[in-house]
Amino acid sequence: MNIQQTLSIIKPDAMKLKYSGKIIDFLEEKGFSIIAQKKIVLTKNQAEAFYIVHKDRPFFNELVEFMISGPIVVQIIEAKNAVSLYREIMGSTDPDKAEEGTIRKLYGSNIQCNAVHGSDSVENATTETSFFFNKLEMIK
Ligand code: IDP
Ligand code: MG
Repeated sequence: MNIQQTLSIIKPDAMKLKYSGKIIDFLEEKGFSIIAQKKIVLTKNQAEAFYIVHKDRPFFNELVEFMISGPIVVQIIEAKNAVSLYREIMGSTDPDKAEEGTIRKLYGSNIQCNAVHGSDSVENATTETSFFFNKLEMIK
């Protein structure tokens, strides 16, 4: 059993459309446990720091503006092979290309407003979970 934790973010588009409950339900249905969870609004500095790996991509400024445009829910979620399992059930970045039944297909609007974020590697999951949460906020 390779139990892992990964970071999930319910993005501003899905929050505005009131999909947060459906997304959390979906995660629990797929076997994830919620280890930590909070609703926040990112500052510009925080959003830039979180997405620093994308700083040279053409969509960087747009992405930062989008991510600070409203509340988000950040979560640490845990399951067997959580990182790859979450990437699988999230679906492709572009909801139009995402497989049927994935979160982005069900709840995403377009390539930017695609409902959720999930860490893309075990290493990044560690960095990203500790970006938002300290040990006291993590409850098994
Ligand atoms: P991922 O979220 O599937 O890992 P990344 O390539 O890491 O995709 O991009 C991070 C986020 O940046 C995406 O989830 C999406 O919100 C946004 N994004 C990615 N590509 C584009 C684009 O071509 N135009 C606008 N926004 C984009
Ligand atoms: Mg990514």
